[in-house]
Amino acid sequence: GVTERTFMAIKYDAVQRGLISEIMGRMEKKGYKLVALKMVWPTEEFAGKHYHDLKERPFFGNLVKFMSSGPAVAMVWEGPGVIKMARTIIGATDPLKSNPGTIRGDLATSVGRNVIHGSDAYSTAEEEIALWFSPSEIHAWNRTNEDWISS
Ligand code: YYY
Ligand code: MG
Repeated sequence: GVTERTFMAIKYDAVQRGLISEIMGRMEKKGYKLVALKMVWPTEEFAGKHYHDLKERPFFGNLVKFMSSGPAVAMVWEGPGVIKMARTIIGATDPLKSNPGTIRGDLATSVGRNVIHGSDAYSTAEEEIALWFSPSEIHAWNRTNEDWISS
């Protein structure tokens, strides 16, 4: 069967800052499997769909403007506990409250430029994967070193 999957997006601030490999490397080294990857320049409408839960928040306008100001790196990661663990690896929403060792804790200082998105639950992971990727863009592949990551 298919193990758990989550959606992550490296935001345009991190693309500009040259942090793509740094961020992807943390998930890859943990042992998670990249099963979908593409660069996407979202429209404001698309960014609004992605963040539809936050429509009533005061920062919504700036958020969708920022998200549609340049390309993001959209990814689907797969593996045991990946939804919750990706959130742990990402750190708290406000980088000034994220622990050192987390992506935001190590690489960001501003909530409006917090470098990375990750789905916050099983239901949002399903929804966001379906919004950003078509099924044919998601690849089921076996890694030869799987026995060295889980037993
Ligand atoms: O899931 P996460 O990204 O950690 O936070 P959310 O509460 O879902 O907010 C999404 C996004 O909105 C956040 O990454 C930055 C932005 N934002 C903001 O600009 N100002 C806030 N006070 C809260 C969130
Ligand atoms: Mg969120």
